[in-house]
Amino acid sequence: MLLDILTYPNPELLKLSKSVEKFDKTLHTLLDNMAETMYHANGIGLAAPQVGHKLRVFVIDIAIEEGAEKQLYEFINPTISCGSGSITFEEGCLSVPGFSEEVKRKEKIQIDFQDRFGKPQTLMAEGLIAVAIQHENDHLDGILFVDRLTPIRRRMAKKKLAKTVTL
Ligand code: QAP
Ligand code: CO
Repeated sequence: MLLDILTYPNPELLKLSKSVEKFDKTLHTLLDNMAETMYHANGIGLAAPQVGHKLRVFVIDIAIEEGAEKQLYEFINPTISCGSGSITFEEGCLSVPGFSEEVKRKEKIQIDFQDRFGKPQTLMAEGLIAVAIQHENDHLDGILFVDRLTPIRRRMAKKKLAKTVTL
């Protein structure tokens, strides 16, 4: 089932999400619907608060090129540690449609999380997947990529968004 994606400046996007405690059918349905919604919108990442669920959950699939094999990652209750290096990437967001800007993030990270069955997992990530993980993890803390821009670019972004947004 396709879910509605909340868009900027919806205040729900700025709230803190809660840890998942039950790894049940309800969670699995949410994960399945999030993946379907992300693929349908041609996104490479989607976090639960973007679809109105304040839960520490996100999905990522960076293999979006035509014909590329799908590789879906599901992250529940993630914590990022051991960041190193830096990478600047032109980011967008399904909740900020039609807008993109360069954001500087860690180049390599370690992420500890749980899978859909509650089993603890660890992943070392670098490059685009590391960028996507940091971007989606920010959503769980109510942070949007426009909040990660340099102060000058952030002011320009907010001006531009204020013009394009229909309230
Ligand atoms: C986050 O972003 C991300 O404006 C996921 O018109 C961004 O999927 C991770 C999208 C960059 C890593 C690098 C945005 C689709 C999708 C738009 C997205 C749009 C259509 C953004
Ligand atoms: Co986003």
